[in-house]
Amino acid sequence: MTKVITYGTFDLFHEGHYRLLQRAKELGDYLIVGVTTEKYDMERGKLNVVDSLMTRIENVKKSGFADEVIIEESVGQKISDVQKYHIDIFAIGSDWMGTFDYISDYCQVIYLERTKNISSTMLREQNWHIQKVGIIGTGRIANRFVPESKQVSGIDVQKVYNPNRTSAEKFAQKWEIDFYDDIEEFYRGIDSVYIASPHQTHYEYVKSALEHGKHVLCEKPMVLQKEQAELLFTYARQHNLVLFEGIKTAYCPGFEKLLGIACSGIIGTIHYIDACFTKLEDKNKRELTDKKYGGSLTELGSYCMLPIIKLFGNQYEDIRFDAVHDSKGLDIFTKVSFRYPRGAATATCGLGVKAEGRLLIAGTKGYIVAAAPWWKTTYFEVHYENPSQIDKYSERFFGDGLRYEIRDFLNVINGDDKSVFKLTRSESIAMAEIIEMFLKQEHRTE
Ligand code: C2G
Repeated sequence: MTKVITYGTFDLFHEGHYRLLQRAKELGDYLIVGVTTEKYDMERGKLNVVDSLMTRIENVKKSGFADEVIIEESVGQKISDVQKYHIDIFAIGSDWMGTFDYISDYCQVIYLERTKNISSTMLREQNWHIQKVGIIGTGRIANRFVPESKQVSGIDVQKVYNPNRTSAEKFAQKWEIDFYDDIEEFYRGIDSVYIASPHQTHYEYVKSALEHGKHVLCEKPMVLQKEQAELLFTYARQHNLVLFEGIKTAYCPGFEKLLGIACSGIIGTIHYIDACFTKLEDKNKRELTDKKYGGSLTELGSYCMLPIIKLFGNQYEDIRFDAVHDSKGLDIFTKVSFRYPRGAATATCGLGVKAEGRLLIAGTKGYIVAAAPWWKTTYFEVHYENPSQIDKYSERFFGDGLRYEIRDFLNVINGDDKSVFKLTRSESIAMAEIIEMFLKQEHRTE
């Protein structure tokens, strides 16, 4: 008798799950299905699992393919299960290609082709809709988005668009999705769009996606002008569409905790914020070759402005930019100094100069400090006048962290409005305005 085992969360049971189980069963005579517990999913960073463990087990059973259902509750369990149940074949979807090769020391490992373009047909009775997402852009961040999206239940990336057909095709092959170089065809059948194209193309893409009735999650900086941000948010609001600027820090749990503590009064009244992010970038990359839209502020400024705008607001009395330029005239290091009625703040970013990346929030009773990479907040400290008194806080941050903004985007689409406070429209608009002022000062606008 050939024994097969497979694992999964099987949340919002759909035809991708059904087909996987069907083919796994066909590989042998006896199929064991391991269903993940809530605790294990939390530990491995899977977000927004909707169905309870009991419901997920029931759905696997209802498929009729499982001869036995077990629960998966810890990381090292697969190898011990394979031995315990005398398994001949370990089967899993091709989105895990390579990940479980280590099990081949114990049994055969087979990756089954993932099912493309799942819909909500099997979910109708549950009244749940899977968000079908298309991606515009095929660069580094778009490549991070796809695996991150698989860690959020209820979303399926189905399409990619790039006017350059070859790039679109390459990306689509890698991630087993469909590609388009015709934008109208791309929009057909999807519910929302993730935009990760070069900065200067964001405005037109967001506008067109909204006009096609799609919810939009756009990479930072969403736009480079205040008026553009206002127009887009107004249009989205009037048409009941969700528009999110994807500054991942704003949505990550550690940063949320840090803001909560800053606002709690523990460090007294906040009078100074200093946020610095530098990343030495390859001189041949777009960030350091695009004379009009490249440079440190457009690239990293959103992260550094975020804690300032969140804690001090957008009513600064004065703002000053000090930029250091390379031979092409592009800012490789920029300091933005804010003056507020209640205090001062600096946002410093560098692509060609290295400095200590740090977030410091200083108040009348103490200060909060988070070392780089504070923009993926996992750890921070609160210090007081008494140097021996230090409160330490930590929080997990999974993968590339995009899953948090994806989760919040999805929650808002599904009617849970509380996530909109993580980055409000007026905060996004304020940041677009600051970038616009900087580009004007640099004589980079028409
Ligand atoms: N799957 C698929 N097609 C889809 C979606 C999922 O073939 N469109 C497959 C996955 O590759 C996996 C199974 O269905 O083999 C279950 O998917 P999930 O419920 O998303 O579980 P997953 O997070 O992949 O967990 O220990 C758990 C395992 O590592 C897999």
